[in-house]
Amino acid sequence: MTDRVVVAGAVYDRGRLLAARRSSPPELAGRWELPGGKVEPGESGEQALVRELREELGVEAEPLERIPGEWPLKPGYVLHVWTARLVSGVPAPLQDHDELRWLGPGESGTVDWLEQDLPAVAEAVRRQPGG
Ligand code: DCM
Repeated sequence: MTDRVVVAGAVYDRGRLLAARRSSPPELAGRWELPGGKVEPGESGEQALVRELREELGVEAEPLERIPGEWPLKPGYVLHVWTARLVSGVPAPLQDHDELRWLGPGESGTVDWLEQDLPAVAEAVRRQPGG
């Protein structure tokens, strides 16, 4: 069986990386992630990312490049991450999150990331403009 893909965005704006704190489900609530969600049938990863960031944060974002790699989430799910740039809008926690934070260079260790996001976050930080 192929794993279901979850896409997340390493969204950068003016040299800062966007982190989002989950409000659900209970076992993930309070932990921080790169925002995103499941790729739906017929969608590309990039399309899914654009849709998820629109739904969850109310912004238009442009995927830039896929960070090479694939990271396991819960059984049956893997995480793919794209770097992305904010095109318009101000991110707001509309769905699934209750707080957002822009992390400047050197600040990625200041939030409690979901364990499963840590390897992807490390890669995202390496690519952080000015980071
Ligand atoms: N998920 C994750 N890390 C991310 C994004 C999502 O571990 N950066 C997990 C949380 C859910 C699943 O993927 O178990 C689907 O995400 P969502 O509920 O946001 O669609």
